[in-house]
Parts: sequence; C-alpha cells; structure tokens
Amino acid sequence: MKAIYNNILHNVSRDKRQLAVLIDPDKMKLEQLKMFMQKLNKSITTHIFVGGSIVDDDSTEILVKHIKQLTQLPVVLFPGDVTQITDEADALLFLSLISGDNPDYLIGKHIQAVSKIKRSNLEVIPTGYILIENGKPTSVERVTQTRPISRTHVRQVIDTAKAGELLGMQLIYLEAGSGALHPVPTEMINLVKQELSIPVIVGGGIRSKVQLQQAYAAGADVVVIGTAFEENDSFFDDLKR
Ligand code: 1GP
Repeated sequence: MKAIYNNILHNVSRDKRQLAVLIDPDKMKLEQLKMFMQKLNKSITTHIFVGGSIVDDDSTEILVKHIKQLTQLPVVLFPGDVTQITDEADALLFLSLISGDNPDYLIGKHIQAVSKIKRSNLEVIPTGYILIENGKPTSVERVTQTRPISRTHVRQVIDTAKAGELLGMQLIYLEAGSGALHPVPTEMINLVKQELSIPVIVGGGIRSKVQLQQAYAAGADVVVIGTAFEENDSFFDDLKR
C-alpha cells in the first residue's frame, strides 16, 4: 500500500499545492495542541509532519496519538532519530542525508530502524534529504556532523538530487534547516524540479505567504513549514481554505 505517496503523486499531476505543517514533539505542548489543530484543520494544510532533532523517547508516539484524534489529515514521520518511529503515524519519510558523507545518516540509522519498521504498518517513503546552507548553522548540521551544500553550488545540488532519484528514492527534500535565515533559493528549486521526475519537497525558513507562493511558483510540490506556526499560529489565518 502506497496510499500517501500515490496521493502526493496524484496532487502533483493535478498541480495541487501541498503544505506540510511540521510539529516538533520537543516544542509542542499537549495543552496547546487542540487549538493549534483547530486552526490547522481550517487551513490549506494537506499533511502533518512530526519530528525533531532532539526528542525524548516516548513523546513522538504520545503526540502522534493525540494528533490523530484531532484531524483526518495524514500524519507522516520526519524523524531525527530511530526512537521517533512510531506505528501510530501513517507514513515514514525514510530519509537518507545524501548531501553529507556521514554513513550513519546515509544508511546506518536505517539498518537500526528495520526491526521497528517491520513490526509496523507504516508506509515507508524513501526520501533523499539534501541540506542547503542558509546563512547560519542548523541543528541538522550539528546533530549529523555534516556540512550543507553551498547556496552557490547549484550544479552539485541538482546532481545530488538526480543521484537520489536514480538510486530509487521517491521524494527529494531540499532543506534549508529549521528556522533558516534564508529559505532554499527559488532558482535552485526550479532547476532541481526541471531535472527530476519525482516530487520535490522544500522546507526551512519559510515564514510568509509570499515566500510560500514563491516556493510553489519555483516548482516545490510540497512545502514544509514549522517555525512560523510555532511562533505564531495566527499565520494559519493567512492560509485559510
Ligand atoms: C525543518 O524544513 C523544516 O526541517 C521546516 O523549517 O521550521 O524553518 O519552517 P522551518
């Protein structure tokens, strides 16, 4: 069953713009969740991503259970670590950090995750994860001990994304990092999109409706926003259905 991935493909084929709201279990308090989800449900959000760089052992599972009670939208894990994989979600972005050369994040963590995945009903979506320099260091960089690709090395980003597709990955995620100073450059999104036949996810540092629209116009199939909603959930009001 590939229901969630097939739905993403279907939306891409109809030019439907997709917005994933990223909820970090380390930052979201359960007391706030109900209000947050009410606003989210009235917005153009199509997916909920759950994950973070540093998360306590059980908090992802507890959070996902609560989210599932408050929405019909698909909940997709975007895990910073194996401990964040829970069967309560619908799908898992099985991320390989292909911009870096740390074997743990290219294949090592994945091997550790196998027994957990096999026991679950999660839809697994192999995803090439590419970190792009944004003007300041990010927690992904710190945790994974890898360097992002320079914003000016566009050819390297395109070829990395293409290599991911040729390896069989089903999504490419261009990541500027949570709270990025500068989002992924629109020209870079555009050139990567032209090269690929799989969907492109873009996230990091997108804080306004204008930036969101610019990312879509450049070719992003799914845009991920976390920090802007964490800081001010009235941003959902700008993005009503
Ligand atoms: C981070 O791409 C996501 O992994 C979202 O970034 O928190 O900056 O929106 P922001």
